[in-house]
Amino acid sequence: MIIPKDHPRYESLILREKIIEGFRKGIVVEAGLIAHGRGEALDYLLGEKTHEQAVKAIEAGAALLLLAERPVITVNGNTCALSAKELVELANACGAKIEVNLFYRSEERAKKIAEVLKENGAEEVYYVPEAELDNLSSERRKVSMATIESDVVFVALEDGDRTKALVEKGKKVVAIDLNPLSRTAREATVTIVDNIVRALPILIKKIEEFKKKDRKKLEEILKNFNNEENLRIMEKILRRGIREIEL
Ligand code: PTJ
Repeated sequence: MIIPKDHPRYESLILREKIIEGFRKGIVVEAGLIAHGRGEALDYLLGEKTHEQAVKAIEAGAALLLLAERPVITVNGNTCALSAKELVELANACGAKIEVNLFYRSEERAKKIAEVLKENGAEEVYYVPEAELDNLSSERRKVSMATIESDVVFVALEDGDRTKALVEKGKKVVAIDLNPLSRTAREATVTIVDNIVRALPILIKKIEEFKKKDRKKLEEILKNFNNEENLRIMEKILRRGIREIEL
């Protein structure tokens, strides 16, 4: 499908094509197409831009990932289709391991996703389950030792339960989710309410910038960030988006 560059919704249509291509390659599941549509609708209401509040969350997330001793970046079908290169760059920037973690798990798809990440520069990708989170019943309970041993986990476009399970296990979670009302958003330590394709390049840039700061300064950035308050403001922005459409 050729999308004309002057189409008013060019960027959004390109993302749709990426998800469809991911689906055809067996990386994205059918439910992933629906999840993407939900994200599109929320992004539309948020004005398809990175809000100041999201930048604050990105900064807190960058600080948390840099302060981590054993960070892990987890990848699913949708995030791989949309942002494989940036996910690898993120892992390299903060010295994190990369794990494939799927809701609709199949070993074949996990392997395919790992291959795409490797094509995008990842040296090692943990995609074979080595352990289980005993406080989670979905397929996402199947994790590698990287997650078991981690202190900070990055998640994006997730279904909610795993973030809660990880936090219960004493991990800190950095999440990207366009829905400020979702369970993932509410359970995470730092929630970035933004589209993953816009948020990741900024997160990588901030990590590179923050590497020059000492631990104390990073701890201060984190201390001054209030996730609940941030989500409240993002919810207000979302409501304003709905009101503006009504006018
Ligand atoms: O590949 P799998 O098997 O792990 O499955 C992945 C999906 C996405 C199907 C699975 O995790 C799922 O069903 O997710 P949910 O419950 O639909 O949640 C996805 C969340 O991500 C929703 O809150 C969406 O609004 C949000 N979202 C969708 N697209 C984007 C997004 N957030 C940020 N950027 C996006 N591009």
